Amino acid sequence: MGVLNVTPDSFSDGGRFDEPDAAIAHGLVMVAEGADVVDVGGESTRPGAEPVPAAEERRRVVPVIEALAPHVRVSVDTRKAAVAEAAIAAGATLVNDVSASLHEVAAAAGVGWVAMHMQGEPGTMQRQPRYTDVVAEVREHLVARAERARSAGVDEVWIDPGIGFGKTVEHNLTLLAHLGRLVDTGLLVVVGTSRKRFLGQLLADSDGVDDVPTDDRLEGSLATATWAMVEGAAMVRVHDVAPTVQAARVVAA
Ligand code: HH2
Repeated sequence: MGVLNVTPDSFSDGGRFDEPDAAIAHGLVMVAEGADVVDVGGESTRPGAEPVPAAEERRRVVPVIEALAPHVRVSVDTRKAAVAEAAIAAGATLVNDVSASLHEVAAAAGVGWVAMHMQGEPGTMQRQPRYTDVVAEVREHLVARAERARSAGVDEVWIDPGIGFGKTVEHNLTLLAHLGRLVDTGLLVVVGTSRKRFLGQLLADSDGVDDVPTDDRLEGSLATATWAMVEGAAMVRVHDVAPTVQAARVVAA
């Protein structure tokens, strides 16, 4: 799944694809590089991000989805029912839902749905994330959401541990180490680690600096995507499609 943020403020590609033409061109590059799905988002959910009104989010994503849908499966990365509905009308067939609450929209439209785990809200989620048993709590939350979606009539349900969404470095690593506990639910698992802050923090620790810039997190992104695929994730959500497709081919072989 290639990431396409049609936003001015996403943490790694913000402002690069906020004009429709640039976004569509980048989406087509990711298709040529081997992406099976392009995930179009019009609202950043990075820690501290400001919410975007539905009309503005729709304006950002709809033309891009219309242009890409004839070429590739398109998912819409949104927390809003109105935006998901408009995206589906434009050709999206997967709702990537970081709020894990839009199952009814997916059921009504007969499209797939990704339930991602998040503790809190993007504005405050990284202040003090706390769990007693992060793996058990994330698993329980996602299985409950998936069951609710299944009963509502969603056939294709994905679960995602939500790396970086209300989680410390330690929480992220624990979830990745125990990804098998999500895979053994029998649900499809998708994982997004691409360029995330915990990679910068992990690599920085060994170099004596605070953080590694987003553009220097490719190796960490590939390491974690490869790990996730080996552990049984059926999809990885990434910014760097070409190298990840190569890693995926080697893992599959
Ligand atoms: N991560 C981000 C956004 N959407 N969706 C799923 N299912 N899983 C994820 O891990 C995930 C996601 C955050 O990354 P990005 O889209 O690059 O940044 P931003 O939220 O700043 O637009």
